[in-house]
Amino acid sequence: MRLTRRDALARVAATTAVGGITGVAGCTGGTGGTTEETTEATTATTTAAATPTATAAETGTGTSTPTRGEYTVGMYTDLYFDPVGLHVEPGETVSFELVSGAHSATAYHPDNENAFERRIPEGAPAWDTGVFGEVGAFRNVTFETEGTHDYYCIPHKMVGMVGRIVVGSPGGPAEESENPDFPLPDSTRITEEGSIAFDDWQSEQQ
Ligand SMILES: [Cu+2]
Repeated sequence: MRLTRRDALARVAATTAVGGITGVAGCTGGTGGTTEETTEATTATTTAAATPTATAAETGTGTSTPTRGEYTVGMYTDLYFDPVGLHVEPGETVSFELVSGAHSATAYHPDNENAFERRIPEGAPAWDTGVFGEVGAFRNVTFETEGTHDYYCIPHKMVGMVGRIVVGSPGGPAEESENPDFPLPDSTRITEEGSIAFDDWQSEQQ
């Protein structure tokens, strides 16, 4: 099927996670599930490393250009999110970056298109980046509600483009059943390991 390409692609998550990026929460107003848009210069995407200049300059300036979150999840034309499993703490922000193709990162919440069921904790907002296709662009989601957040790509849900973010400790309806669209890593493992690369997860499924 489609999830076969395993050659190395840019590991944006790793490069940004170790960058020590801080101070992002204040830019999002503290409202849970807030999404932001940005259109970074496409020239910046030719390098595998995240663009540090996009983060440091904005602090305290009050500009409307969002900074990157503490973590980045890449969205790939081969129809996966990477890392597929990620642990964050409440109040932290994940930047969903368009690496290739056109995708969304959309919470399993009945208010979202084609979600069909809730797989995020009670009280969590129906977060959704919307579908976007500008390579190098990212959209931020700040997670305030503790528990397990399963999400999907609207156009590719039916072919198993899904991911999981554990905020604080695992919990909520996602813990009560297997993801209906594609197997996801166990939340306890995500919490322990912090991040699970898609390549590693895929190889374990074979
Ligand atoms: Cu997609």
